[in-house]
Amino acid sequence: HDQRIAWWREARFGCFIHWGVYSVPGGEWNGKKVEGYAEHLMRKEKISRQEYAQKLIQHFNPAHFDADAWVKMIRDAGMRYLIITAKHHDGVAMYPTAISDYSIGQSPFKQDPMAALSAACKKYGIRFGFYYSHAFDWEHPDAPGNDWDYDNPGGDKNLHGGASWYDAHPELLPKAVKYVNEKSIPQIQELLRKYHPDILWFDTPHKLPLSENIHILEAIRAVDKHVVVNGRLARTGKISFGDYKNTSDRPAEFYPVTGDWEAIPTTNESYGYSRYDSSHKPVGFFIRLMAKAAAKGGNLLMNIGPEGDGTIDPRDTVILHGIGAWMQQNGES
Ligand code: JFZ
Repeated sequence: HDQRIAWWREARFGCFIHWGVYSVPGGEWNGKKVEGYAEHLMRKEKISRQEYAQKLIQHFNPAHFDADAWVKMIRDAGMRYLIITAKHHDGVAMYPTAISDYSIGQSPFKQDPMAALSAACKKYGIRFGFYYSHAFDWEHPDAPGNDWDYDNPGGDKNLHGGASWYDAHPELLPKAVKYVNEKSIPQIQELLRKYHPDILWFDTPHKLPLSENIHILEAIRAVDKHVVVNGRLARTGKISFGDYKNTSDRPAEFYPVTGDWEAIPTTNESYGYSRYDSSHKPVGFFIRLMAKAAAKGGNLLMNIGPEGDGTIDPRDTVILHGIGAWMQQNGES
């Protein structure tokens, strides 16, 4: 474990990127503003699996996507690792996948942005990895989360016992296990074999029972003994599995302050691009945050939300450039 996580301990500062087909509407649906996380559009608006594919996947074509420019900008900001959403809760694979037809392989965009980013990261000496929503998937008919097309547990209606559905209704477990075996594990192993990421970043483990999350961890280690895994893969009470812990997403106070930990503030309030959310914090805020994290021995993984056409949001560019200028004056390398 010490060997596996050595590069991550030294990295200190990374870039989190939430980018998906939800970045195109960018927090707006049917002409009205959608509150909160823009990447939660499908759940908030209860968009059917089919309509989401027709309106978003089948039109996804980010003409301004430029992996080299993205990574150069990140490198110039002093960031040493990059984590991008390979699949968020909407279930859409942001790479051509052999496992599912819910992917940008079905879009007019005929490139593989994950391959391009991986190559650019190699070129600029940046560690590279994926966010993968292993537990929560609004597309798959058997996964926890979608209670508008299906009556699956783990959604907003709190069906079948709510958050602890697997305790209240163990007879529903085979459904979730089917999803894990059919989609979650095969796609995670596909990502490992195809792109050889340095790190995998998981989220919302409470949607699945611990046994399934551990099953996923075993499937990861069967393919790759070296990939770093964050703590949100599997958790029970205060114990989290994986190689390091994440703080909650609110950056105001950092805890825990011991062990290997990482904070994940986003530049505004949404993780995915939102045309309406201009609550971006000033450069100085992130510089102070970086100093605090370093003082307490943690990493800062700062999130940006590029636009659906591949442009980096100018409100994020200001922050990245500002941090870069500060790093030039005060940074190490
Ligand atoms: C989750 C996602 O639902 C969200 O879209 C984004 O990807 C974010 C990074 O992670 O949201 C969370 C998860 C955990 C907390 C808050 C938001 N938390 O522990 O406070």
